[in-house]
Amino acid sequence: MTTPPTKNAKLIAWVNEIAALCEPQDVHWCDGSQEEYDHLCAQMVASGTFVRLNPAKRPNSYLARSHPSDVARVEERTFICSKSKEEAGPTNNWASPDEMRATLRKIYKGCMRGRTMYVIPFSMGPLGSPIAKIGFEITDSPYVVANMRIMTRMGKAVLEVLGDSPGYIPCIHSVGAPLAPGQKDVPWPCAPSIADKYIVHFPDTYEIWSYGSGYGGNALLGKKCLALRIASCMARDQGWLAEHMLILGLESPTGEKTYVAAAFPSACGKTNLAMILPPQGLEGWKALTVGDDIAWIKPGPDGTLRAINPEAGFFGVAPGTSYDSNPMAMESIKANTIFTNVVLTDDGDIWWEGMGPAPAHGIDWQGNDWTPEAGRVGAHANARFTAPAVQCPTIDPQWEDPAGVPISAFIFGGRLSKTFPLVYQAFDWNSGVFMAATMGSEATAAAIGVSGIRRDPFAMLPFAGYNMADYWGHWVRYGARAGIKLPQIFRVNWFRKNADGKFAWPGYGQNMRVLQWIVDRVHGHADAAESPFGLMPRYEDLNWKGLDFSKEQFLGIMDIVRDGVIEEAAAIDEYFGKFGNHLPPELEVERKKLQKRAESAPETWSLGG
Ligand code: O2Y
Ligand code: MN
Repeated sequence: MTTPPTKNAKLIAWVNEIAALCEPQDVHWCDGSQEEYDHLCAQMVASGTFVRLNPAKRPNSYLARSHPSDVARVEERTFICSKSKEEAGPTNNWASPDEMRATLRKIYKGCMRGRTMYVIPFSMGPLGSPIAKIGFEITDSPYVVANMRIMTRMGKAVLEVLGDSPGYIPCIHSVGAPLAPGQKDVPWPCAPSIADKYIVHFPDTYEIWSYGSGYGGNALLGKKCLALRIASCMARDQGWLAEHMLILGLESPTGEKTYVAAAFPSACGKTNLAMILPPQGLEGWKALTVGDDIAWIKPGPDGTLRAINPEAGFFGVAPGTSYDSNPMAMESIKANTIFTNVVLTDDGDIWWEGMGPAPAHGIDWQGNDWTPEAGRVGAHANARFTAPAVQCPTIDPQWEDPAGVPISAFIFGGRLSKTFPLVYQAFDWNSGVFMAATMGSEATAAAIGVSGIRRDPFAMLPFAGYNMADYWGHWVRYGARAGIKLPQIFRVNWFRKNADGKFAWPGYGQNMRVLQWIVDRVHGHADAAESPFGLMPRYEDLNWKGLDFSKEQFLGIMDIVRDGVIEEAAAIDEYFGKFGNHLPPELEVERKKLQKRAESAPETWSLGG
């Protein structure tokens, strides 16, 4: 073992304890330097884990191919080990903490044999920020170390900030593939089957243990495990908010800056919105990225809610990302990027479905020859890029401000073809919490419930580290806290379809028009009409400069069919029933209000009157 670069007794004792359990060949304390990163990458090129990309095309960038069984988060193997099942709630997998600890002790025994155990000091959030938290990830995966260096502030400086304090979050990760003496390693070691994987959270001790997977959210423990599941418990206990939200700064032509935080279920274009470019006609407006996935939010001294992006990089979905859909993401991945499960082109670059014209030949994500005629995709649907956030040309100058940025609006969305209008504003805080608690996207399976909506409350369904209804209660109570300047709450739906079954709203950069209305509402500069759902813009309240979108088209995506809302209120009743007496009564009050507004609405409520 190398000499620990710290005198922190608790930390050293913990690292020794995990080393004694996992029995690695050696222990390496990561310093986070460029030299260390380059050395690890060269080692992974030599072992076959990484392919170095053509430096003329993609400088300092690498491709990794995972094992075909290890390609995404494993929700069915993700556990919340609170004292009781009730504390974890009906939407989480619960396991008894004592039984889980016994299981983990067994499977971790000797699990790092033949491998190096890396100790990664990392900070979620700008180092030293009052909102940031320090974690240590112990891992036997050099791929994880390289990705953590991009996704977090990692290395020596973190040890300096921690000093002798015991205040860090311990995260233990193993790919679960020990090597016998002389056994040759494989490019992507992981546990052989899904049932052998464990992503375990102990909310009472703020601890994470992950075993058997080397991929994404299962293995980069600062992200979903720490920054959402454990952080949501810390936020509950300490009075702040840990949210699955992008953070965006919107600057008006007069230079007024307004920050919004937004939550969307998957497949709603969250990364695209985080890096939106104002369209033609909205010249003078700027959109600046603070974060694309997670927001940690605390009241500042003046009562405004201040948000930081706890991450330092983007772990974005590659397929579908292009210069048309997200030019700023494409600019962000020009260099210093790790690509996982994409196509390797013959000139040493990368490609994926939806990026642009396909290469005539390449090597697919499984390492096989591939042509566009192959009859199968070249990149895995969950292929990823890991890129430093600072490489985004529209990164906000304040994105690393330790004090965070002041949030003026929360935006919640879903993917819904009918019933829900393009945008509406909550009447007040509790009606906004209700909107967020009931959001979701359309599901094809009839089993999802009366409305066909797969609910993903606050986009936190897989990420709340405790009972979802108690999490709603935390939000409700936030609204009643003294001295807080509460943001306004909005709900959007970019995906309404017209009678021909086509998307009725152009989306992408045009969503900036909706953001402009939201900013105007926040500052009291725009009007709104009262509808059964909430407060909605009239045609003349939106800026249409540069877009040919008629009043008739607009009314088509703002109409509210009464029976649709009545059905929604009934579906929510059924949904809320799952949460028993944990449901905050304030949300049932909001549901009844929605039902009442719907019942007294005309058959089709329209802004046209
Ligand atoms: O599949 C994974 O392991 C990653 S999932 C992910 C990655 C980046 C941002 N968000 C998510 C998500 O599932 O919300
Ligand atoms: Mn996410």
